[in-house]
Amino acid sequence: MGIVFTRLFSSLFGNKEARILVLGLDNAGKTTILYRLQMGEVVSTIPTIGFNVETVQYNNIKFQVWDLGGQTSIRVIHLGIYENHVRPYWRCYFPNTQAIIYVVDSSDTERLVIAKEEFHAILEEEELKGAVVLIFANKQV
Ligand SMILES: Nc1nc2c(ncn2[C@@H]2O[C@H](COP(=O)(O)OP(=O)(O)OP(=O)(O)O)[C@@H](O)[C@H]2O)c(=O)[nH]1
Ligand SMILES: [Mg+2]
Repeated sequence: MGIVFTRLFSSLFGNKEARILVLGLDNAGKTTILYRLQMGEVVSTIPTIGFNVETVQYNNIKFQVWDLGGQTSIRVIHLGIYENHVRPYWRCYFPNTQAIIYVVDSSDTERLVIAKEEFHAILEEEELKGAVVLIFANKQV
């Protein structure tokens, strides 16, 4: 799978360095994908508080992959200021992003609607207007 991603992005970006954000609801499988890209193996994960960042090298190309935790602050939801369904702190990471991998937990059918709404809200973000998007329908196995 790592080879598929790196080939896809290298064909898009040539020799440039690229900054990629991995987004998706909590528990979607973002961190698992990041470490599969980085190390080629599945590692056990815990929910990400904040972010993980790894550099993935393919030939001469460096991909900086930012994996942002998908949990929302309970307090934020409680106060009803969970604006536009974009995880509150993600927006800080939007500038200078060339690509987004949007990870969906295909087995979490109850939250597919929320995943869809958040994805649409992300597409509305001004700072992501030029970014390439890959939707990854995860957890099919
Ligand atoms: N069955 C199955 N489980 C998966 C797959 N990918 C990840 N998981 C499991 O899903 C759970 C959550 O995975 P994470 O990678 O931690 O999810 P995350 O999107 O980083 O979650 P947050 O950091 O909370 O936003 C873990 O128990 C993983 O082992 C998959 O392809 N199939
Ligand atoms: Mg995570």
